[in-house]
Amino acid sequence: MQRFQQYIDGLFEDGTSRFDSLDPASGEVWASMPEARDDDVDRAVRAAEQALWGGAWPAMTASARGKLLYKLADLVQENAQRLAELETRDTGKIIRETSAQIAYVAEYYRYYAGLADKIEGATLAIDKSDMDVWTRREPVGVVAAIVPWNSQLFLAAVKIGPALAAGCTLVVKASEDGPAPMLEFARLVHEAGFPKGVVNILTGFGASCGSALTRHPGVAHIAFTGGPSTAAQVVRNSAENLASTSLELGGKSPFIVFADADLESAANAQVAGIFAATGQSCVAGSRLIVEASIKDRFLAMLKAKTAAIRIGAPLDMATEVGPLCTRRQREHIESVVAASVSAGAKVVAGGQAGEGHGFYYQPTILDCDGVNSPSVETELFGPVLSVVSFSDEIEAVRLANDTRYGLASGVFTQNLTRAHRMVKRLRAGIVWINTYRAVSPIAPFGGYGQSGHGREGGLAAALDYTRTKTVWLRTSDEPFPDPFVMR
Ligand code: TXE
Repeated sequence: MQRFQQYIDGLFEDGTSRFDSLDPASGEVWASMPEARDDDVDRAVRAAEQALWGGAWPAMTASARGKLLYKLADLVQENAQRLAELETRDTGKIIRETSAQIAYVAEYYRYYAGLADKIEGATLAIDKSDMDVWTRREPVGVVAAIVPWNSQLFLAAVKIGPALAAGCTLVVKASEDGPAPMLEFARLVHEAGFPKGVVNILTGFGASCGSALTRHPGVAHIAFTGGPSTAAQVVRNSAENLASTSLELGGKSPFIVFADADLESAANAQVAGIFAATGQSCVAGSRLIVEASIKDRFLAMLKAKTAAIRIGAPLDMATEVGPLCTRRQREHIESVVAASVSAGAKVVAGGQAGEGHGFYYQPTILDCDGVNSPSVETELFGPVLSVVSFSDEIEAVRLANDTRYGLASGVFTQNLTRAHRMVKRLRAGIVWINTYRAVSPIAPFGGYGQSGHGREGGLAAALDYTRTKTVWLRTSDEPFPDPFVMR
């Protein structure tokens, strides 16, 4: 059985408490993980506070911080295959996806490495002739970065990269479901040469480790990815110390196909949107909104493509859909699909758990036209597509926006003017036109409504990890003027 360690103040530790991690493909225990408790969290935050205010990190130039980030990027790239194998083993996410994604994660660190020395304050054209006034962008403080199991290294990179570029220090909490890749990543942070305490990496359960971290008075900002109800708890915890938050909470993203679309391309993108990563993706295009005149034809195409999907062992490069990460997740999907079928949804494909001991669930399509199906509203976080149809553009927009979420959306049409109208009308942080599930370190990512607030990726994300200090310098040698009049 493999044994993983937590990383606090530059040291690797077993921790006082431990828990077992299951292999989702077999349901068997395969590794032992450290379980951080209150005192571990406290030590990690204190280490991050010390590293923020003293020692080598705050004395380092922004360019030197950038060089460390470049080194980390190189190490992630060199070790991508090993990290991918660990992520696949511990979360069940297929190796085809993890190996490509982790190689690309290196680009996020490179992007923020390059940004580190471009975070600038401003000289102000102040309205007082005897003053020079300028602003400095300073690190916001100790950041608590909390990630879920899906795409952990990616979801961590969009927090760690900009936070380090801005000069912050971090305590990163990996998910209790599949933490192996994050704990292994700690070894690369160490090897890159970051001063001790700058990045601390733990894992543990939400109610204990997560709660202790988000309530800790030493934490200035919480960057969270997970579910909306957990996010609400995180925000309540953050209120104790008035820490700021950025939240990325998934969605129920619409995938809209107009009759004039390139249907072959749209069908492939829809398969990517809902079945890639076994549907455990925050941007999953889980609601197909298709023009009524092409519905039957498009569903027939999707059904054929779904039947051809290779379901198998996640470590096999040929596998296209693997198991879900946890038994809990599969049970959630089973119950929502059962309730949807009872409500009248028709099963076009799948609709059942997979065979064997692993946490498999069949790629599923539910026709929910004219039915009040819970699958249309609930984020299932699995390979389940709910289908509804529309008769005109207005109805397509109404259906697309009929959700409390608002992370991503996809529109397939050849009509340029309609595409522009849709961009303006859709309430979502991302609109993909004639494509789906594309990401880049250069492009901001984040949601509306229950999908959260704040943006990850891009320049603005690095600025979000800073706060502005305003400096006033009086340039006159005259005595200080009337003390009872505000200047
Ligand atoms: O997420 P949780 P879960 C959605 C998806 C999924 C549902 C639940 O619909 O079915 O959320 O998934 C930590 N204080 N998304 O249970 O609980 C926890 O330990 C502080 C969408 O995995 O939100 C883990 O590290 N932290 C989403 C992280 O929060 C706490 C991705 C996420 O766990 C905590 C994941 C607490 N009180 C799930 N309780 C997306 N945006 O892609 C838990 N945590």
